[in-house]
Amino acid sequence: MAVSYLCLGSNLGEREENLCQALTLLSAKANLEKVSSVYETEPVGYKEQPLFLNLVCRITTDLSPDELLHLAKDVETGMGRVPSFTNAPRIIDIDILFYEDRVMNTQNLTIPHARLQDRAFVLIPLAEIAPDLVHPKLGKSVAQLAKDVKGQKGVRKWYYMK
Ligand code: PH2
Ligand code: MG
Ligand code: MG
Repeated sequence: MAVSYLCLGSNLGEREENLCQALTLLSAKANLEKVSSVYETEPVGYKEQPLFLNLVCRITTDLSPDELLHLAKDVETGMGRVPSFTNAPRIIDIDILFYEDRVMNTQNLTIPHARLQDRAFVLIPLAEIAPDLVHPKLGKSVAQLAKDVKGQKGVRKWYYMK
């Protein structure tokens, strides 16, 4: 079984319900091991959009990285996400952050996620569940990356979700 970390985000519709539903759909095909608190976060990139709810989770799975990406896309599409511009508002976004200590860069998939080291909305929840996880390219722990990341004020705890 491979260990992987995912980041989920929603800033349209019933945001909490969207996160819950995505976790339920993912857990039909992967073992959901740990879920962070939910955080309300200011949009990064394209600013003129509603606040996000974000969380990260740890899964174990027999799926390959590409199969896991397909699962994530199936869940997004199944929940009604429609393709739009980069960083557009969305009912659900599921990104693969890490897959074991795999480093890969294909047309469809970059692991570790290319921008995770710049994103407080990823690193703060991730530091809650995996502070000692070491980024295989940067050689720094999640706790170290989270301590130094910009934009921490834009990430506020929402509530703990079981
Ligand atoms: N996702 C993005 C771009 N910006 N900002 C926040 N706060 N949360 C996100 O999940 C997010 C974002 C692209 O997927
Ligand atoms: Mg994303
Ligand atoms: Mg995405």
